[in-house]
Amino acid sequence: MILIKLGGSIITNKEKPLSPRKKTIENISKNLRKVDEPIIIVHGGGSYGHYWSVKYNMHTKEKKYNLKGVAIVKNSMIELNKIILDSLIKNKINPYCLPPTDFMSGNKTITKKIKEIKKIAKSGLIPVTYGDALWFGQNKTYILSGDKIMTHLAKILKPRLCIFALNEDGLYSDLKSKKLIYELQGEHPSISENKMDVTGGMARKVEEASKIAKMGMNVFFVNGNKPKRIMKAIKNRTFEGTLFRGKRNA
Ligand code: IP8
Repeated sequence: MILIKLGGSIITNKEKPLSPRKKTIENISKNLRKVDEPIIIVHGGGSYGHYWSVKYNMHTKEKKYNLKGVAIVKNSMIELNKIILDSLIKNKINPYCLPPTDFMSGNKTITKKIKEIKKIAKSGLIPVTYGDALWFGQNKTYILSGDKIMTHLAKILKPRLCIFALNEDGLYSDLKSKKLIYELQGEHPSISENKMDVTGGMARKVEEASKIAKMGMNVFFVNGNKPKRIMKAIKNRTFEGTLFRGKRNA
């Protein structure tokens, strides 16, 4: 089984509010059609949910955020999710939409529900979930990122490979020259120790990827604009991007 996260910066134009990158989504869908093992898709918020969460000053920390903000973030994620689902259906993939409220209670995962996702994926349906604004309790809410969902799902489902499709070739050791890191084995590259491209969204991805690799699974950062690279990683196990080698595979 494969877990794939479509980052907000690859499925939307982050520079422009509410702008999906429909061609890119289409290209990814077309390629995913050719995968012949169970897949689960997670997507980010980009110029939809992420845009609104910034506007309303909402973060991953549980707090009493602006209620209109919560409503708008959730609504915008449904809108982006619909664009993804439409593209998958158009490309003869049968997505099974799963808002994260289906398998999260507060900030805890519902193990039984997550195990069910595996059964759904094995049936040939493709579960699709996404980062969202979630109810925490005591009138507090929080933003659950798609990256964190990847860790939650990986921990319970132990996929063969976790893929993060980005708008970059992978993780760079030097941002200026865009020198790519091909492989990491167990290290957790930190922002302060070296000048890596780990600011903003990338920092969280690296954090979650390192957690997943520590649990023993391979994690691959790949350029989503080049879906053939995604396919090569899945089919030939050749990695044109950054591979976080899981402990059991090291
Ligand atoms: O783009 C967060 O998901 P991410 C989505 O994976 C929202 O960080 C609602 C901000």
